Amino acid sequence: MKNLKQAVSKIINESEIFDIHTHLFPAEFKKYHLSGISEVLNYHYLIAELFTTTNINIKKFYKLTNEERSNIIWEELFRKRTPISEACKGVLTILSELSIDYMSKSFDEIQSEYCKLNLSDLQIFKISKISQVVMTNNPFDKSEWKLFKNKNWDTNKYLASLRLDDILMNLEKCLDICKENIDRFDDESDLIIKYLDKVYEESRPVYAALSLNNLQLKSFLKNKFIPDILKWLERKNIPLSLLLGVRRKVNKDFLLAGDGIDKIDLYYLSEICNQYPNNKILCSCLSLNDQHELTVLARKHQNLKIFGFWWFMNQPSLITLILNLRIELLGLNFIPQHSDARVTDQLIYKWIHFKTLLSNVLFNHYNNIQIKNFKISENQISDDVSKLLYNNSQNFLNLS
Ligand code: FIX
Ligand code: ZN
Repeated sequence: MKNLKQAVSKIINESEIFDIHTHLFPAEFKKYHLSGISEVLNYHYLIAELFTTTNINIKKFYKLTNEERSNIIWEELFRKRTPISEACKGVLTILSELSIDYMSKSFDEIQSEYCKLNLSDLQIFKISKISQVVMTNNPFDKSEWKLFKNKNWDTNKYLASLRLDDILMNLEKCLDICKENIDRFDDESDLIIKYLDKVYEESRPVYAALSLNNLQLKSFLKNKFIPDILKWLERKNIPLSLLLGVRRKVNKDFLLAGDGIDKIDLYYLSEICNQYPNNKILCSCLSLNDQHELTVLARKHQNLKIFGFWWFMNQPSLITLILNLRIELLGLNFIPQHSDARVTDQLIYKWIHFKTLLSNVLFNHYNNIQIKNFKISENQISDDVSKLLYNNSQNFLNLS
């Protein structure tokens, strides 16, 4: 093919996306839905940069309104300094995609121009070619769970997932919530499963998820609730998504911006896959150190599927390196990206940045097989890209 580079890039830009892990909520769920430039600037990635770049008083900063915080972030990271980090570039991508000429304007002017666009969540989905996103839903957070009491939002676009971290981190609270909802049960494990049945019916989740540090990963198979939860997931035919290698509260004062990386031993992931061959496991690891071993494990276990570049891994230099490694070891048998977006507008930058990298990486691989006389067609490239951005997720989640 002559214009291979343009063809790959065009196909990627036109392809529909299934976003397998986000923290988004539908616009109808007002208390939790985040959008707009002020929220974009209040992203904890930018807040961590602000704290470590300036001497700002952290406690005082967190007492300010979002509006005041976003003003400070704009001033400190975008005006006084060159916005060259990945998180800063993300903001620039959003503004330039929306044709907001931020260089010549004050922050108030930028904000009012942004507001005037009056972008809805579904418009942003359209701009970014996102057909569905998976939310992160905590069944042990009563206020957040109200989302499922009144389903006046598009349940086809926003799919649910059950976030079960609280069972490992705050068991007593979880058991209390289960007891408020379930009258008759045999033991604590039965209580949790009955509650999971209830929240399953309410939300129809496409998977359940846990984020784990090394200690939690090591003791996972010894946890008394895990066998029943895994059996339950098998019955429901939904995967368990493991987000591995986070060390929460490295700096407590930073709040959400204070989590970091833990050193983990992926031997335990392999053991989970071996001991529960009928459970499907999705996995993303936070540290670069684990990516090679994780990719090799995905060649060894039929029930394991790698997904995304999680958080600190979501840097262009690392993505290019590891995307190549994944293709070299797995072909196209993985889910290359998720956005982790917390603010709807972030979908714009997260996916543009990734698609640019994917386009370059795929072009090199196609070019390489073309040199070996393999005739690649546009249809075949389209199929491959659909697998990566849509079908691999759909198939693994049993949605197609
Ligand atoms: O645990 C998670 O799902 C993490 O992605 C988040 O909680 C984290 O704060 C984040 O936003 C990373 O992108
Ligand atoms: Zn997340």
